[in-house]
Parts: sequence; structure tokens; C-alpha cells
Amino acid sequence: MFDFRKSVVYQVYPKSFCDSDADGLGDLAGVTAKLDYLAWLGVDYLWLNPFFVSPQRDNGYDIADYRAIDPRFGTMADFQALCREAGKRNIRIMLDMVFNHTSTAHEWFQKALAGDPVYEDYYIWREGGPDGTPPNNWQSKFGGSAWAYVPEKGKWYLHLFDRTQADLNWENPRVRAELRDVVRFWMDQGAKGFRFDVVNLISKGSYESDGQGDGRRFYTDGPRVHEFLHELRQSTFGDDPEFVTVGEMSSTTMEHCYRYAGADTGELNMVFSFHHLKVDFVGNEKWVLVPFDFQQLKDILFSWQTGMSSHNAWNAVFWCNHDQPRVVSRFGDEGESWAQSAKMLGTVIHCLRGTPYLYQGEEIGMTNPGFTSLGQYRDVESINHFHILRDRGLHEDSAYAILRVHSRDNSRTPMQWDATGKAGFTTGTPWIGVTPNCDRINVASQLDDPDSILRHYKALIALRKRYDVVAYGDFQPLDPRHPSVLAYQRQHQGDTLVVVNNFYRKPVQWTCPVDLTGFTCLLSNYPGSTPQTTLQLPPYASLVLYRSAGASPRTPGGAPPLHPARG
Ligand code: TEU
Repeated sequence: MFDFRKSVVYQVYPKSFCDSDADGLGDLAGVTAKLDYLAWLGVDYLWLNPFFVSPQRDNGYDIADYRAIDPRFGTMADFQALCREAGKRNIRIMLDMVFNHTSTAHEWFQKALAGDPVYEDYYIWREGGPDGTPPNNWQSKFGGSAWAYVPEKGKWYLHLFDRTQADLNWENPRVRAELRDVVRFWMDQGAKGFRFDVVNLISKGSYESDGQGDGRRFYTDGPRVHEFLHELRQSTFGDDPEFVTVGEMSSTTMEHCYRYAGADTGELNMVFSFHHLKVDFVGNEKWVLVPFDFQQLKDILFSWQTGMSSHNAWNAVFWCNHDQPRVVSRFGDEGESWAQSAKMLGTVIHCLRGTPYLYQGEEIGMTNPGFTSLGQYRDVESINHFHILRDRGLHEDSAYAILRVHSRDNSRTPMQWDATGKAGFTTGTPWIGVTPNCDRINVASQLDDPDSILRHYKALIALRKRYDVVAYGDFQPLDPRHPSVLAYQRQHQGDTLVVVNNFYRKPVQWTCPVDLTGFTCLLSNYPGSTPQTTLQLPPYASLVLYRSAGASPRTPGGAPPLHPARG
């Protein structure tokens, strides 16, 4: 029977993936054109970021019509062709459902503005203070107050993101029925999975001012969120095992995730949480420059692995998405150890317990683009925060230095298909600049190179299919306090997997707490790696070691290597 736990999801950012009509924007036909590549890579699901009608103020997360495709991305026929062609290659399509808010250009909001009380109740309106202050001190995630004033109404509406993204009122049963119908609509068109955007913010608690923060504690994992998710699932995809659902959980807690993603809680299949991607923040503040905290990274990854596992709940595991900087620039090395570090980072994620998500370009080690002027940025969050940093008195150069590290545009540059000027993404003018290193870092040059990052990712994906221990094994950290090694063990029905990674450039000698006699090396990023209990780990070394239940600890054995472990 189909089991989503053997699957790998590939995230396509349609705007930057492949442009089939030379307008500088990627489109659905472009995704269809690349399906053979994705099938070759071995992925099972494609998650596509929103391509619905939208003013594109937040790159499609501001939806004006949930049922219509923005003509810039194509037509319904293009979508159906994509589903059909993907299906032939055993790839299923997951859509992004942005249900916390709509664009203010959505017909519902426009009717609300025009005074229709039915639609007014689709959104969240409050009176402000007598002195013209907003209803409370909550902050928008993109900077500034989370409330916008509408003079004709004399009221404020809530927008946790941009002021053109008005929060929906989930307390209203009509809103929930509308959104349920949207899910059903896309199921009928061929979607086989959904990613629900910031879905743990849909149930607002009390609208108090926050003495200690920006208000998130009043609306994060709110009072009715589990009930709402349960209701949504029961009235749509239910228990159909082919549907995969993932909730994007902003600032969530593990206790809530046991329920969101519990095997038998009837909510979602899995969750994205982001705590491991705040290890280069100061608290919740991302617009700062600090080195990442390796110990904290391990503590968070490991506690989520063991916590979710012991509660029979499932993780989505990932480094990259359209909101995150490129991982090789962030936790790896863009220089001499570029390939080794990119492979090591891929290995860390793909051997964890959970569903790996890989973001377009990660499989070839794409880097941050290194933009140097505001005119190169497109993201509303980056542009707002540049001004906020400047208003705080930061020098322009320092503000740019922060954007270069943290901007969401770092991941949104065009997919690098080949070494041509526009990276093979478009023959027109790309909507956002191409990273100059596309002449060196591209799919074409890695396809035939057996040592490439791309081949390493392909091998990682295949490991999950071939070895049950990768998909179903439990999780135990190994030597969790070591200052430079990230290692863990997975076990399933007597099979054992040991994954060892040197997270730094400095070579290290490491003694594995597990006796490695009888292990074989399934995959490594250095030639000649052999399992020895005391390992010499060169820069960013990564080894996937395996012993099958059948192999006695004293006899070398186990399954033959899947991909001649480059050693
Ligand atoms: O992101 C939610 C979210 O809170 C972040 O990851 C956000 O990018 C971060 O807080 C900024 O620092 C989701 C989408 O992934 C993102 O692209 C949208 O902009 C956002 O929701 C609003 O729909």
C-alpha cells in the first residue's frame, strides 16, 4: 500500500523555476517541461507555491481568487496537463493553500469594504483607541502595526502580514465552508496534496495588547486551531492515504505539533516548524548578523526528532524553502568546500526521520546571490526591513550586509539550469536577477558528473526507497555535545543506520559510540570512506553507514552499496 513516509517532496517556486514563454516569469508549462528531470531525480511530490490570481504584493501569498490561475502562470488546461504528465511519472502535485488571509483585492474583502455585512464578517474588524491608535500593539510579520484603518468604516482590520493580506475570520462558519470548497475544487482538478500556509495562526485568542512582545502569543496555536483543522480534513481529503498534507507552523510548540501531525489525531500528515532555522537570529529577531549556534541547531533538531517520534507524530524535514536563505551559504561553505558541504547538509536532512523537502536548486548547491543594491530586491519583507533598519540609524552598508544574509530573495533567484546568461531559466528578462555563479553552478554540468551534488541528492532520495530503516527507523542522537560532529543512529527491525557528519571545515577525529563492525558505507562525500569506530573526518565529511539485521556484528555484510559510495 502507498505510504507517504517513503516519499520525498520537491518544492517548485513557479515564478523562478522555468519560463516557457519568455516573459521573464516561470510558469506551469515550464514545470511540465522539467518533469523528466524531476522523475530522474526520484521525487514523489511537487509542492508548488501559489500561482492563483493575485496582485503579487507578497509573491502570490496575497490571493485574490482561490479558484483561478494567474494568467502569468498559465491556464487551468496547463494545470491539468501538469497533473496528467506528472501522474504518468508517478509524481503527485501538492498545492499551497493560503487560508489565514486573502488579498484585499479578493472579492470578499471588496464586498466587505462596500458595506456588505455578510462579507464584513469574513474578516477581523476592531475599533481603535480614541486617539487614533490601533486596537492593540500587535506587529505585522513584515514590520509595523498588524492593523490597518479604513476611514469609511471607522474601523481597523487585522493583517498579520502585509496590509494587503487581511486575516480571515475562522470563527465564522461560512468562511470555513468557503475554504473547504476551495480544497474540494482543487482535489477535483487533480491536486494530491496540500501545504497549508501559516495554518497555526487561524484561530485568534483574545485581542489583548502584548506587554512582552509582538502579540504572537495570542494568536499562535490558538484556542480552536485543532478543531478547525480536524473539521477541514474530515470534510475534504479525510483518510485518503494518497493525499499528503503539511501545515506550515509559525513559532509553534512541539506539544501542539504532536496533535497537528499525530498519526491518529485526524489533522495533518506533518508539520514544518522553524526553530532550527532561527539559530542565526537573536531571539525572534532575524535582521541581525550573528554566527549560527551549532549546539542549539543540534539540540533543536534532535529534540524534535525524538519528541515527535515518541508521540507517533511526523516531521517535515528541511533546510530550504522560498523564505529561507540558501543552506550552503548559511551553514556550509560557498568556497573551497562548496560541494562537500552541500552534500553533507543534504545527508543530514535526508537521513532523518520525517519527510524530506528539497527546494529547487538545493540539489545543485545554489548559493545566495549576493545582491548589493535595494533595486535588486523584490521581496516586500526585505524592502520594508531595509527601511526599518535605516530608520533605526544603521548605516546603509550594514543594512545591505544583513539583507544579503537573511533576505527571502536569497532563495528566489532563477533556477540555474545551464551556463547561459539567464541560467537557462528564460530567454526574456528575468523578474529577479540571476545569481552570477550560474556559469559554474547549474544542472547541466552536474547531470553527468558522478561526483556532483545533484548525483548525491539522487542517491539520498533512492536510499529512502530502498532501505526501510531510512523511512521508518527510530532516532537516537550520537555524541550530541560534540562541538563539530552531527551524528545519529536509526534502527528498524534489526537494521541500523549510523549517519556521521563533520559540520565544519576543520578535520576531526571522532570515535563513534556505536561499534561499527559489520557496517558498510552506503554513501559518502569522500572516496574511500570505510566504517571504522574511530573515524578521521576531513572537512564537511559525511558518511551513511548501514548494517542489516542479517549481518552479524563481526562479519562485514549488509546490502551492497546503492550508489558506489564514493568510497
Ligand atoms: O510564511 C510564514 C512566515 O511566517 C515566514 O516564514 C515568513 O516568511 C517569515 O516570518 C518572514 O520573516 C508564509 C509563506 O511561506 C511566506 O512566503 C508568506 O509571505 C507568508 O506565509 C504570508 O502568507
